[in-house]
Amino acid sequence: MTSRPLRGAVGQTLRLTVAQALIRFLAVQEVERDGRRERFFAGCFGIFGHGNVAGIGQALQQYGDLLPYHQGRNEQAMVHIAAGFARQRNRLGTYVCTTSVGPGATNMVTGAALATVNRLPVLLLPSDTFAGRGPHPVLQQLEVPHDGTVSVNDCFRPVSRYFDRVERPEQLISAALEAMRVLTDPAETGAVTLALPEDVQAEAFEVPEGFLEPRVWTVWRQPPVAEAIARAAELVRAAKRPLIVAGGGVIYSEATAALRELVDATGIPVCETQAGRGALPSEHPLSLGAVGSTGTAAANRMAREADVVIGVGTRWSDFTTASKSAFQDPDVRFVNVNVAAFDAAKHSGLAVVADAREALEALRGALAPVPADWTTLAREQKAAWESELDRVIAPRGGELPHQAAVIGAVNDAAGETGVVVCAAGSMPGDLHKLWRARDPLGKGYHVEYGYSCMGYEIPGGMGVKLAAPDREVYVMVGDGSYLMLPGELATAVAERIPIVIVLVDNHGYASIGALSRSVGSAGFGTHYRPAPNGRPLLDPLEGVETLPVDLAANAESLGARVIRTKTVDELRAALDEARGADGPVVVHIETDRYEGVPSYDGWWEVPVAEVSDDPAVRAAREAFERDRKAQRQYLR
Ligand SMILES: Cc1ncc(C[n+]2csc(CCOP(=O)(O)OP(=O)(O)O)c2C)c(N)n1
Ligand SMILES: [Mg+2]
Repeated sequence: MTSRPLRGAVGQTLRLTVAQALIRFLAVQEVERDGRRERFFAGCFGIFGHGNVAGIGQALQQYGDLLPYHQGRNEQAMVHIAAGFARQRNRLGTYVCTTSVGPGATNMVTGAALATVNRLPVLLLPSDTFAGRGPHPVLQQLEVPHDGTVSVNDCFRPVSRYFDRVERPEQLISAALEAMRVLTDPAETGAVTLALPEDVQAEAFEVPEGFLEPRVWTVWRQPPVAEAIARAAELVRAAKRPLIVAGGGVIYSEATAALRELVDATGIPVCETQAGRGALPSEHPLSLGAVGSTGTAAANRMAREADVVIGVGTRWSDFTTASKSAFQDPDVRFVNVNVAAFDAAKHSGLAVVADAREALEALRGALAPVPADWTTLAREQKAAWESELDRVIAPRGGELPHQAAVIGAVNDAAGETGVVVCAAGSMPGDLHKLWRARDPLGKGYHVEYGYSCMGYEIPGGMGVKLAAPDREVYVMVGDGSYLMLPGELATAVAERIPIVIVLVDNHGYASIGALSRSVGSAGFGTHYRPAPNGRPLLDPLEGVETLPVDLAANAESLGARVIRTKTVDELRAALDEARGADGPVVVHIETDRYEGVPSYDGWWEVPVAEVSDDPAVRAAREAFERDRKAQRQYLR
């Protein structure tokens, strides 16, 4: 990581407020990779209150031509917009988010965690209580009797990759530079929080001109250590059944072409995590698609037998490893290519700490074709999976369409360049399995599954569209996720962000309902239905009363154009109609709550009650104990 001001620093100073200096600084930060240079902050989303209206708010008004301001409707959602943008831009750009003190600030904590889990840069500027403490307790201050230095903003510490509180104006300089270092470092990046006491924001100081000069942050591609590549090549060359698991790092590093070349040169099959989905387009005969708990039959079959697993840019979540049951060869070894040493060391793997593209290119030079019978098996498995996929997404004759057919229709509408966005519910797993990824850069599939945060879908999709205005964006959101955070639709209307939102309404939490039934708890608490007075909510599969809730009308009331559909054909027509709109379009469709997509040997460890009077729970516990026997520790 290096940074340099574009012009030599001049020895003069300028008298500005802390907020003015910060906004001017942020407006001129640039990032550079492979010789391509771009502005790092596209703008600033914000909601004002007494904590930031006079400080950051004044500065944003004064410098509106330098850093455009956009009004948010919910602070958490603003951070999701920034995260969606950052992911679509391969972490080479983001937004700033400013909030007031107290609730406005803590509303961003979930957004911060999401960004940090997914390793996406977002810059958060929560306001803080007075550094001078004069009027304390100020409105919305939570006082901690035993510690005068604590404010609610300390909640950001565990969810931020860098946290600072600017208590004196001069501290801004080091805080801002540290923030940029972390935001632009692919191994370190995530949420960066600069808490800004409301009095300090408005205080003036002598700002060195060098601080305000345009500054370029170069992201170097870290090459692998030659010896690490030699050892990795030795392992893979000795392997009979090697398999690549492609994670988000492949896409962020723009290494999809390098991956394809390695696969074509060696015949090693590829499967993908959620963030890595689309790293090798689905049409490739060795692209096995999703692996793990929500994996395809093909990927999970090959994973079970693999003897060397090359993880590239993955943090090995439990969904990827099927809670460590996916890889069953007793002698399986891992090679982990990752920019972060933390992830490279997982599963006792051979750590190749490097940029994904650099490492894949180096590996290609060091590897030979793998045994032909393994590549042939992979091709056969892949072909069989393609037929299964066609079977699963085919429309059925039921009263309500099933979700898989909805996914198929959206997939067709998205074509090669459209982007699907999703985060929580039953759709991420179904999309992981069923989506045919067609974009050669891997930018057509955007499922936030690091934090799997209900409510991310709409604001996340807005961020994607802001980052890639030429692509059609298809947000797939369940009724539950929609209800969590629909308000940013008003922002999409205000900002004329033309995304298509497919609202898949099955009247409740279908995913958790199915999970609940699988642990013996009968879907308890997962329907939207009137609460019977004092009786427990046990949901039978039939005869469920639904609430008189009309989500399509809700979307309409927020200013979106809404198309109500009942069949997959109507959905296809609506998706056609929505193309080229100048604002958000919500396509509402009701789906069958119980017709799910099968699991293909994708276990997921969810602990079941060890004792219970209920025979269903006891049976689930027995199944859990049996399945858990497949769990491995990967210690060699
Ligand atoms: C913020 C948040 N709260 C709770 C959860 C746990 N959770 C995961 S999926 C889900 C239900 C989602 O319902 P819906 O969006 O309707 O999708 P469906 O399951 O019906 O497909 C819940 C409650 C979560 N992922 N995120
Ligand atoms: Mg639902």
